[in-house]
Amino acid sequence: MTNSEKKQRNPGDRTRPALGAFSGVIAGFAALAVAELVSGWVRPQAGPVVVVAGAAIDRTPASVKTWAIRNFGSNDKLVLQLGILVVLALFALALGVLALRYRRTGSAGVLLFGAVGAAAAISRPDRTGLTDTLPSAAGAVVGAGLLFLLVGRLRIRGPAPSGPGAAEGDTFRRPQRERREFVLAASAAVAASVGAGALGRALVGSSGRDAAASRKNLVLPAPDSPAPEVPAGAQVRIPGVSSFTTPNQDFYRVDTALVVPKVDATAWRLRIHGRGVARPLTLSFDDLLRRDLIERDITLTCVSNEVGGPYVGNARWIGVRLADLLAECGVEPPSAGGPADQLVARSVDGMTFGSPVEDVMDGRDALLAVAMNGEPLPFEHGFPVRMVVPGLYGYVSACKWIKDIELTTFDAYDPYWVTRKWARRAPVKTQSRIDTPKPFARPEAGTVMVAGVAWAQHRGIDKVEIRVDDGPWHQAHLAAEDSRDTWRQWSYPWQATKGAQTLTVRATDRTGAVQTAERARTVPDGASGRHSVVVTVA
Ligand SMILES: Nc1nc2c(c(=O)[nH]1)N[C@H]1C(S)=C(S)[C@@H](COP(=O)(O)O)O[C@H]1N2
Ligand SMILES: [Mo]
Repeated sequence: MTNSEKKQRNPGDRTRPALGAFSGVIAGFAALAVAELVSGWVRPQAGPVVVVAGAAIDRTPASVKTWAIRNFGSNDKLVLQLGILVVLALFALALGVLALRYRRTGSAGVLLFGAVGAAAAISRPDRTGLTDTLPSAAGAVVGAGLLFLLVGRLRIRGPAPSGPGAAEGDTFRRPQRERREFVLAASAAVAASVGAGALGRALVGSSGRDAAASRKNLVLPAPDSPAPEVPAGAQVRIPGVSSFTTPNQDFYRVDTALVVPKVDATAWRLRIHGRGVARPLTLSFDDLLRRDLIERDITLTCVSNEVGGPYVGNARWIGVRLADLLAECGVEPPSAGGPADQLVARSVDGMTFGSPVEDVMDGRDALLAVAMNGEPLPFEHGFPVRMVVPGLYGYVSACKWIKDIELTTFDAYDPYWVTRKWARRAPVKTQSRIDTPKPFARPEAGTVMVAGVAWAQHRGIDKVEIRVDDGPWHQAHLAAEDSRDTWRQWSYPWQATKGAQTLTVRATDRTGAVQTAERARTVPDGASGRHSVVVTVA
């Protein structure tokens, strides 16, 4: 065989690996598109990327979770899903190249990914049944078949006929025809995938329509016990200080929901049951609204908030006092001899929370909230109903999209984050934050207003102090207190002299406890230490 014959036989040898890799990517894309379509029909939470990301979050050690929240903030879930897509794309490329030589093995590889997706789907706490495996399974079958087919178009079927009698040109006409078929099949696959994906997206979008309508049609009753007006002096008028009431769109969001649950309020039910529940109850949303509604300002804090961090916000909530409902069911707190010391709340997405029954029933305004700052709860914040308990970190109390309350004991059950090394009991730690000046600011010498917020929910803030470098503590001016369940603003007019200096804040709560200087990480029960800011006075 001559050199020129070799070249003629495999005119596309150099492009074959690239086309194989390309086939892998097309097959992967088709698999995801089909999965998207099927998940639009099953439920959006069952999509392969969503379940794999969710399963990853479930298995993420607390330290990695904190790291992700710190570095990506509320984008942590987006970053995770993009990461999964990148990994999938790399494997798709590799499987495509592999399939050139081992066609069945390549396709089997695609099926293996489907199996991983299906396994992740059934491992999720919010799975609704085996149907959750369908998006991954269907996607993988289509992807595997497509890869098999596409790579088939790229195969060289033995040596081309040569020698006497072989028609001129026959040697490269066949590869050319195969290339044409490949291009046709690939284009058709891409087009079909785009269509399937778009249809899936549309289905997913429409799945929340009833929920959106139920939220839009909701007329909030006036609260039987309105919140007193926020005192005018609660808001320090200094640029850069957080607004006393956090607008809903600025309110921090922390949850594991990769797809925000869209619950139809008209179909929503809440079940209250368990140990010591003499009269178990199932409530509809209307049942809930017919009960006494109270309106309260309550500041919510996340246990993942670092010292000086942003995961704290204050809102005006309307809801039903949880203690009233529990009493209606015949529940007694442990101090009155009740057998249950833990209230476990469960959300529609399978998240679980454990709050001390004693705290919920001790007279504080623990709420089943239906409204946030004058409107129905936003979907991101738990529509139609969530829990809010003053003085407890969110992960042990603030169940969004709640659907079930079970009375049990701390000995008998560990909720989601407790099985992941976070503390069983987690009252909010006394904290304070400097909002202005910002770190590394360069204010002018003279009077510099230092201001911020301090919180010790349900205990209240009695004092805030500021110090410059290692100097003495100076008492800051406290803004008016709204309630002891809300944060409190403060300000301090600092006579700043030139140079680099460190400002440090500390708060004292109403029990007299001074915010500790001892630094602790967020795991297991919340960060401690004092917030400081370095500024250079010009
Ligand atoms: N269903 C559900 N509810 C949840 C969570 C969650 O992951 N799932 N996260 C909790 C945590 S850790 C906090 S701090 C608060 C935050 O409430 P927000 O997102 O409305 O600010 O919600 C809580 N409720
Ligand atoms: Mo949290």
